[in-house]
Amino acid sequence: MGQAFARMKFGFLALMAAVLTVAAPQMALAQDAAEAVAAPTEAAEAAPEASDYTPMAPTEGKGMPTSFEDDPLKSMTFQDQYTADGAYALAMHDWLLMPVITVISLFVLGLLIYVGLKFNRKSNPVPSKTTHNTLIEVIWTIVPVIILVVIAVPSITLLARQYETPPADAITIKAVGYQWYWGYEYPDHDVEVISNMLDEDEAAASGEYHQLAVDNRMVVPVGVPLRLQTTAADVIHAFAVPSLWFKQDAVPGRLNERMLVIEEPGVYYGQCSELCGALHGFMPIAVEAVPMEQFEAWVASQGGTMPTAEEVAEADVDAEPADEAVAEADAEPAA
Ligand SMILES: [Cu+2]
Repeated sequence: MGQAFARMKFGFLALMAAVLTVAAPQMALAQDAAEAVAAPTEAAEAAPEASDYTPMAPTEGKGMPTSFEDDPLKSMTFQDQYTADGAYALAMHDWLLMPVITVISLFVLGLLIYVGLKFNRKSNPVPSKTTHNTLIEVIWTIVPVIILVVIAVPSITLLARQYETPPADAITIKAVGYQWYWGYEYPDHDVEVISNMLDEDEAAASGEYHQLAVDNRMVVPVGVPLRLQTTAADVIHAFAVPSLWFKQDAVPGRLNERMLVIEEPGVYYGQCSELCGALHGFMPIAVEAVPMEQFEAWVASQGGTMPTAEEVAEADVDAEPADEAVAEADAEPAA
């Protein structure tokens, strides 16, 4: 969609250029008017500036938990998902796991009730001496095996998807857990932000929920692969955003990494999910996914710079030997 829009914009600019060329003789007469038309064209081509960025207002119910009072059913299940892995996992939960669990539970409950009524001491004074029934033993072995295989296929697929390595040109963001706040480092952009929870009044003033709202969000571009790394400076924390299907431990001295692609713009809230000390419940996470131009403006507003095309290309070249090294290491027989 973004590409289509960019093409449309390019087409419009080309048309403008053609009109201006044809109209060149009249330009002297209409110079003031032409300048007025040309000015916004130049502005559109210039790199986004810091002033182009404004923090996004969250959408009620999106990227945040639902209270029982608002919607009892929704408050008890997963949040709506905004990543492909999340949608896959949620569909697996809704259409496979929950039905299987429900049917098995009801079946076992039915059996228990049946046995309790039919084979109790009063209604069945002479117990049967049956010890084997080959047919039923084959059935109760084969059926659970089939159920487990049916669950295993999408389950292992999901696991593999979650381990997918980000591409070389993915944007790197390092989330660092501190007692008790988060720091977000953008090594490709020379940006670092410290993110503290807003107090109750500040959250209300910004139209957000207390214990979810933060002063500086983790701003990221939407629709592109992010290489999200987590680590910690003091104790173990965990970076978790339920609506993005993302939870990863932040461990001192370790760098965990997972790919994240957010599918639509929005503000997505999460919380530290590893008991990390007294203020564990007061270090929320707010991820703001914005279109690339907005992200560039945000980087400018933080005093950072976008990596040049050469730097991106270099990252691609750098990545290749590393991949080969991994492939070689994999190929070596285990000692
Ligand atoms: Cu923590």
